[in-house]
Amino acid sequence: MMTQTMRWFGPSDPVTLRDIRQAGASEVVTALHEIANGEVWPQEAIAARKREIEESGLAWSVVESLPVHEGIKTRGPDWQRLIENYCESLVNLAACEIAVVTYNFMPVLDWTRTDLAWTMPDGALALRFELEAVAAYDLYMLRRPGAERDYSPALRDRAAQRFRAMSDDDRHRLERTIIAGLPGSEETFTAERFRAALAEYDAVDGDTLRANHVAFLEAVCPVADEHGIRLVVHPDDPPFPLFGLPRVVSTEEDVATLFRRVPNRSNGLCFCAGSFGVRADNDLPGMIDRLGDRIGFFHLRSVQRESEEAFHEAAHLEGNAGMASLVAAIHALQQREGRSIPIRPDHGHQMLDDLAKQTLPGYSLLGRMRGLAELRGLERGIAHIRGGVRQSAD
Ligand code: CS2
Ligand code: MN
Repeated sequence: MMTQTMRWFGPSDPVTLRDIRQAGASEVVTALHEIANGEVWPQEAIAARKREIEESGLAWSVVESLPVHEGIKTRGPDWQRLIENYCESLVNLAACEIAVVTYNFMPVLDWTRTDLAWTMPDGALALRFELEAVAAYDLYMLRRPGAERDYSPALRDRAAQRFRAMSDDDRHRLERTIIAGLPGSEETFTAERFRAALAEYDAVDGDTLRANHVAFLEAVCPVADEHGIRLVVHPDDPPFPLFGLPRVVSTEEDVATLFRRVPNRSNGLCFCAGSFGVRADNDLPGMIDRLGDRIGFFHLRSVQRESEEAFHEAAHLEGNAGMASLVAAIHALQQREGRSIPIRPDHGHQMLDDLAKQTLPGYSLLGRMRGLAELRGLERGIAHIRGGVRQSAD
């Protein structure tokens, strides 16, 4: 059966370890968020956090994320030192029996949304993304040189109208939503710093970023192999370029290429159904079947595509993911390989009592608890039917 986890942002998370345990998870997924990106995670600090988690009756075997510094993604002058620090952190994590380490290779921005409180028909709040809003910000607030080239004339017109109709408050909120950093993001920007960070990528196109990703893996995978860690890449969210920045982990072909180029055992995938699922051309259950032996961690979430340019996060069993087929594919993969794979409900709606609380966008408790309960029930049902009547105790 799947190892049920929930993300925890550490001692400052308004969701407590006790909440997570009562929600039915057996493990948390977390990171030492207090350590600056690029610095070494000391073994004592990892061990202390692990002890704290275990004292609550939970386990910690999956890290999300050990961030990859921009100096590695751009192959800047500090590359060697940053790689050495990354390897040292991996060794320290392995000493504490951490088995899976998640990272992403998205330049500058991590996951990106344009509305953090979009009302669903039942009154719960969902996260939403519209390219039109990104274009309005990019063209008329950020005024990025050359931005017009990245949007069709029709989209530019709609973005202009939208921008004109926005109040100052709306504009400020949109900017904060896009660049201030969502939970788990490694950076938070002001417009000035965002412009400077984008400029670092002037000479980094898709091919260069891919080459830099391969160089990173070739340097760190031997260490991860030796210490029995699976290094799993989280796909781009959303899975297409934004602000002229390349994104290179968006499709099955992107990931398959990465595994061909760096065949080390430790080179793995965090299969985020919500991120891959934004593209209708990503065949999610097929990807689980074909890439399965490389998958060390699942994020289970379903997006509802509204058009080619907009989506929102649906409830876990709704939307376009086809969650029953995904869980069936995961169940088959686990049976085939004889392992239990960690999953987490990746985000959830803000709902019920959480509507009156201060919560982290996407990471309130009750929506994720609903998601986890639905996923757990789905797997039990599938296991029961596949196992036949004799194993009916499940
Ligand atoms: C996000 C990110 O969609 C997501 O999973 O919550 O924080 C994601 O976990 C990181 O990009 C992974 O490195
Ligand atoms: Mn995810």
